[in-house]
Amino acid sequence: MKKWFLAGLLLLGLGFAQQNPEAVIKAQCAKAPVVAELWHAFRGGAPRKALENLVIEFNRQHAREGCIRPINQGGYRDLSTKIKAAFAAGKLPTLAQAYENQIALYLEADAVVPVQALGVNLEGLNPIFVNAVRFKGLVYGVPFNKSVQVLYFNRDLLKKHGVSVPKTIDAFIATAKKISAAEGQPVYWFRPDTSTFGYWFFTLGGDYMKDGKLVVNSPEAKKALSILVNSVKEGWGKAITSGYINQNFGKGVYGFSTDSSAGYSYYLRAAKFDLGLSTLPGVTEKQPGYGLVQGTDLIVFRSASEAQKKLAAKFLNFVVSPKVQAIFSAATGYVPVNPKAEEEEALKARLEEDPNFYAVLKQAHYVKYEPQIPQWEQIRFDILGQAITEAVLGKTTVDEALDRAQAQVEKLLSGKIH
Ligand code: FGO
Repeated sequence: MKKWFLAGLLLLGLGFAQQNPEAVIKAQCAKAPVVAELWHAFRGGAPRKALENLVIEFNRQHAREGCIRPINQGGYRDLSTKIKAAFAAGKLPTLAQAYENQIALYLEADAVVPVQALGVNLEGLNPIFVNAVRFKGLVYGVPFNKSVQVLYFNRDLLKKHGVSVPKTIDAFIATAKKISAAEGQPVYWFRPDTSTFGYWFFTLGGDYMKDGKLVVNSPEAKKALSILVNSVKEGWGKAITSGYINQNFGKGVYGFSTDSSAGYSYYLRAAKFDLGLSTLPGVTEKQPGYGLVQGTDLIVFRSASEAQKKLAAKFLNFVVSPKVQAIFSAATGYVPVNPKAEEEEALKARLEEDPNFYAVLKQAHYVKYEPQIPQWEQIRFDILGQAITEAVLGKTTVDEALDRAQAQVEKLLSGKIH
């Protein structure tokens, strides 16, 4: 068994608990005086397993006080749909995962409590992540599973073509072109969505907020989208329109992708080649490109009982502790939200075993967030995401796609943003 995994098992006290985690949690909650539901969006894989294992350990340590019961609600967007429905029905859980823009939306109904008032200690946590959950001076969530985009690559393919890992955008495009031409097929794989676009946009100096206005058709946005559109036209970029990139391995020659670090466990499992991880190509060699921060925070709903809130606060303090963050990060590829996690055995052993992991920690210093406004989820999927997909698939031009998206954004936001 791998060293870091063993360290994790030992810490979690699970050396002997080979039962299915859900059954263990069910049994723990059956006897608990207080049950706090945690609605999450981990459908399966390493993230779900790591979450369930840390919940089991928390519940074991707090058996007399209560239990946390994690409940999967589908993916991230399904989760926010379920939460919105629960608002109407008055059946919100105690805790939930939430993106910052979702928190902004829930705050319009004053449905979320500031975590420090509950006794959550945010000291020592990465300020980049904490500041993103600060609304009007108060922190409304605890960063939990925060990812950053990194450059994934096929080391075998790079070796075969005698090329090194590109450090700049120019070198990246030249390398992808060269290998694609030699292989006779595109080797840069990407999902034509707002996440992929974000890396190119931010690295090219883009900013969604200009003079207090949300702008999706800036020159940087058009340049970023043009790169993706041209990559397909020129034969070095392949749009993956169904499933995750790792789910498409085997359907062609994979060379590179710019994707969430949280995909690492999935990529590792699917790759039949030597998988490499690196910081993202930058404008110059001096600095990596900017990776989009994704993944969610944990929030506590105001409607929970005092006992549930008290238990939730203890859970949140547990979740961001260096030990738990080290194990969670090592198992998944999420960035530890507590930098002290890097001094923990679980993460040190993981880095020793797999130096790819350094790329995640290094990239975490070069990050950007999408806007934290209530309408952003709709914009990123139904307006901007739609425009990106249509342009990449050649249904419309870059200019048409983004100018129309801008008009739609303005219509949506009219009177709502100042
Ligand atoms: C995902 C989504 C948002 C928002 C970004 C927002 C809503 C994006 C992107 C749309 O936790 P992250 O970094 O990564 C996920 C993690 C756990 O599921 O593993 C990744 N994964 C899972 C299975 C697999 O086979 N491969 C793999 O990489 C998975 O992506 O979150 C990144 C992907 C998307 O869901 O299609 O965050 N996102 N901002 N979603 N609703 N709202 O504002």
